[in-house]
Amino acid sequence: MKKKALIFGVTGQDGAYLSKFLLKKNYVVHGVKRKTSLINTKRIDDIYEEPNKKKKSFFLHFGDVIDYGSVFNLITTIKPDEIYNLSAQSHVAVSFEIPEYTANTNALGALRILEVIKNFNKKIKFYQAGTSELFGKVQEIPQNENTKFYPRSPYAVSKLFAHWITVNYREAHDIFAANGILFNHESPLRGETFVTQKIVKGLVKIKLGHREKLLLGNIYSKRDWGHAQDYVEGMWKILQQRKPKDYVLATGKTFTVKYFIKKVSEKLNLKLVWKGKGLKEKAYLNGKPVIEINKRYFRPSEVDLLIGDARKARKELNWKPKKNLDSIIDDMIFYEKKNFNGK
Ligand code: NAP
Ligand code: G4F
Repeated sequence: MKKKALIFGVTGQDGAYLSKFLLKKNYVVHGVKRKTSLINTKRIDDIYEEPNKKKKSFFLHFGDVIDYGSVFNLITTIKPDEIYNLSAQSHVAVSFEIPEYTANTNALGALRILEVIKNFNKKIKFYQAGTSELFGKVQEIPQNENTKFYPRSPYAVSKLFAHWITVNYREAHDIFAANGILFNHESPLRGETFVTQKIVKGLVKIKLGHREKLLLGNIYSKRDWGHAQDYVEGMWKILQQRKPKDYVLATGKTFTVKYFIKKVSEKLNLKLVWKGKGLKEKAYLNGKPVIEINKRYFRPSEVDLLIGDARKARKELNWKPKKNLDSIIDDMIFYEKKNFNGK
């Protein structure tokens, strides 16, 4: 019998890569999509299967983690072997504007799924999409599974609840529930408002003469950026262990946002010249400002530095990232140029 996986958040960056990964592993994959006014399945259209197809392996269902009824119905009718909870209001800056919605989705969403597992079938394995944002104002460099958490946003605080409720259901109810504490991971499928994708899309458009300016916030924060394709493999490996445990997935390298801009502009052969400081700092191309700093993209409290120590995952999961920052950027630029439609 093929294994059955249920993915909450299937329409997101990681949901798309994980679906493809699991299909290759011969799973039957069920994904949960939200009802939205515009179609939100762009990232998974390439694996869509006709409803009448015999031996279908990929199914989509409407649902929402803020709706307990839908969570209950999905889990009890699909009867999955593994559940991956990737659903989230995943934008840190946005979480300052809609904190309650963020908490409802990210914190209580995880709890709702765990409650159904507890009451319906404790044998279902559960993966919770945890985050390096938990480390926030970092208490140690680099950060590992034992580093103290210090969340710095409503997003991170909501994920802190999800982290501990996952641990609690594992300990209290003997459920195979595990957290991946994942550092930033990017790809051509990254959401357009996250900084790496914003930079790649913005600079490609500037290069092609379809845009004049890119507005950014804090370009001095440092992130440990990996590739989403590598990280979904780690999620799966976490659920294949004998015992449920929490793991950091990271590259162990950190770079500033400004360095990311430098790499992208070099690859596009854009000769940027930086001048000014603080909010007046600008990058010029042929004497014209093309990147400016704008207050609206700063956060009320920032996470200045993230760098992960993934030695536990390396040792116990035999996991390590295959793609470095250069290949992540190459991948993103290639896809952006190929799919650029003049808008
Ligand atoms: P993403 O692209 O923003 O995808 C989030 C997914 O959650 C989307 O499918 C979204 O649906 C869905 N969703 C949002 N609210 C929902 C709700 N109320 N009910 C059901 N589904 C809902 O995020 P990602 O980058 O793939 O990240 C996946 C998970 O890993 C998230 O939980 C994120 O917080 C966490 N994480 C990400 C990173 C990273 O660097 N990417 C690092 C650490 C942790 P729509 O498509 O309809 O919006
Ligand atoms: O790309 P970002 O929005 O990612 P952030 O905040 O690190 O969060 C992402 O990674 C987390 C893992 O650590 C996930 F849990 C989370 O769901 C998400 O996927 O911002 C990265 C950095 C920040 O310091 C931000 O202040 O870039 C800085 N930044 C500068 N200008 C900007 C911008 N970020 C965005 N989104 N937009 C800007 O214009």
